[in-house]
Amino acid sequence: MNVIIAGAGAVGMLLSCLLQESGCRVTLLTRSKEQADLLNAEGIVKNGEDFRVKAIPDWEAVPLGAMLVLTVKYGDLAGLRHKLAALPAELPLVFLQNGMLHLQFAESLPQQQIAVGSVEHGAQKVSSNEVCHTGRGKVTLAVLRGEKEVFQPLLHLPYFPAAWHEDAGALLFRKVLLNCLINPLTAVLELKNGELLTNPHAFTLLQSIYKELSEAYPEMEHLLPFAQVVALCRSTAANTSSMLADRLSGRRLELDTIVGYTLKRAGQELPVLNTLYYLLKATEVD
Ligand code: KPL
Repeated sequence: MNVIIAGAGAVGMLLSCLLQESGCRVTLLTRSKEQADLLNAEGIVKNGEDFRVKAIPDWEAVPLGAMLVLTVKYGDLAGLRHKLAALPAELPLVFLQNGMLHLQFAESLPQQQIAVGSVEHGAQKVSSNEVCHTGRGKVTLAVLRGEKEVFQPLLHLPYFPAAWHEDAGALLFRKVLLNCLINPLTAVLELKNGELLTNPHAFTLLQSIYKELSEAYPEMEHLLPFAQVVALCRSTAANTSSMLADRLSGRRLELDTIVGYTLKRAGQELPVLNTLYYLLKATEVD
């Protein structure tokens, strides 16, 4: 199967390796020619192992593939709208952004069959062609528009653990809640995911955020039991969350996509999460 991956950040590079290991031919669409040249010359190094992929910086040269998987951040999708709309309608798209806002973005592409997904791997970009798989997880997919069968091939690959979910909205909201619990706290305290469990004060804060979220969202305890949050912190213990990684690299944080969205949707006060939101917002004032 030919899979095209748009976005050569931590998740894009990790999924490229897992798909390639599973026998797929992967083409990686990069932001810059320099990164494409580096990837073509040296491949991707994942935890010290080399993976050969074809990388191109040019959307005009997108090969016909079985699937286009978008790992770019939500904030970068708008700039790709025209390129995506110009793709052949038979190329199915898989959106793997954090947050829920890309559900609306997908409506502007009425031709394509679309799935959305939640990624629960720990992945850390070490350099432009090196990624560290810091926590084994899975990708869960749900169809937004189209036939389930089209996306089915992604579910049966030996090194690409994947699962199916029937409700795209619930799947993405569960991930939003998970990101609200882990990302802002790790970003403010500069802790690895696993340290949210081992640092007793951080753990108290994690419990407080869970409590206020479950008061605002009664479906929370069913959608995301606290034990699953603990399990994810454990399985991605060595990971730097994407929000902390963004903060350490001076990139814009996905604050409004994840935390702002959740605070607004709650329709009631979430004092701990609200404080974390403003602490992080304050670091972004330029
Ligand atoms: O999605 C993540 C992120 O960092 O954004 C998790 C799964 C929490 C892993 O760190």
